[in-house]
Amino acid sequence: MFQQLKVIDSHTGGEPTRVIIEGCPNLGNGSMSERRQTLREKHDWVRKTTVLEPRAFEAMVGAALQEPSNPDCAAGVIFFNNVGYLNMCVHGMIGLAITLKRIGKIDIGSHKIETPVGVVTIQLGEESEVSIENVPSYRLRTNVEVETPDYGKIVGDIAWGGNWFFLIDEQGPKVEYAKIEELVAFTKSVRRALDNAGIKGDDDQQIDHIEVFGPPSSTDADSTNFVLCPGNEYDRSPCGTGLSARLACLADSALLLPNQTYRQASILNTQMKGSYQPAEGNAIIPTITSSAWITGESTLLIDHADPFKHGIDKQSVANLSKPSPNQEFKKAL
Ligand code: PYC
Repeated sequence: MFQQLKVIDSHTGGEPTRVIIEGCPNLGNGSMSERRQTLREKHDWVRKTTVLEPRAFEAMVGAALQEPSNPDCAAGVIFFNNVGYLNMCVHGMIGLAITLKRIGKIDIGSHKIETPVGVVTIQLGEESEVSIENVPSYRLRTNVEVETPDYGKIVGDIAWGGNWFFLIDEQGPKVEYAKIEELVAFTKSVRRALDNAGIKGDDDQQIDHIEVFGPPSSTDADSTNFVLCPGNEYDRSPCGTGLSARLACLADSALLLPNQTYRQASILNTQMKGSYQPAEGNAIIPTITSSAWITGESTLLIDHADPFKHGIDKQSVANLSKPSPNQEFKKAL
């Protein structure tokens, strides 16, 4: 008898999202942040089963669909990845929007969705286009210097866009698809250097996303980016929380006006469009627009005898290298 998780897969600008629509254990009726804690502490197997190999691959972002605790919301959601849990995920929210449409939970129009870091508004348009009014975003520090062992001094801004970002302009390898390996090595080195120097976001939070910008490769974009995600994978999309952080920096420097559109190309040359409304202090409310495409509907089957039933990770591999009771018995003879 298999345990089952029903999922719908999509991609937003190349970055995959897998939404669990059935089979997630009951996480209670609390806020999304409380339910995320329950998922993390009691049912982390759901995350691992959904996004790790052999059922997925390292870049997969998972989403546990929840009944909202706020009656104004159409749904609640908890995002996670190959190493843990995300605060907010814009590409994932765009994937969630078309998934909710697919299962008949929402139709074209405006809807509110509850996340662990607040309520966001989605606007589902025709032809798979979705706009997300993201959480308030702001620049925390500007021109922060960090010394890396391999690349010397790197200068960047620290900003919040629903996750913490270190934003680097035109330093390091050229921002292009052919340089993915170099960009991963560069951004990992910057993140390690930030960690070692104790440079953090507000509330002592780790800056776990590193974003590098280069010139656009075509005239219909304003820049190209590369984003390193917490699990050492890079975002195939332009990263909506990263674009929100970018808009906050541009707004703070008066380089982008309210309602003006900024077009962010990803390392694959897919695009998200962003604009903003001013909020309190130097914060902004970003709106990010892009499209997502459904790629699959399936049922993940979990056989309790399978050594990789909850995915391939250090724990499941270590379990396999432990001697079986039978081997122990033979050794004792
Ligand atoms: O689009 O916000 C985003 C995102 C975060 C991590 C991967 N994608």
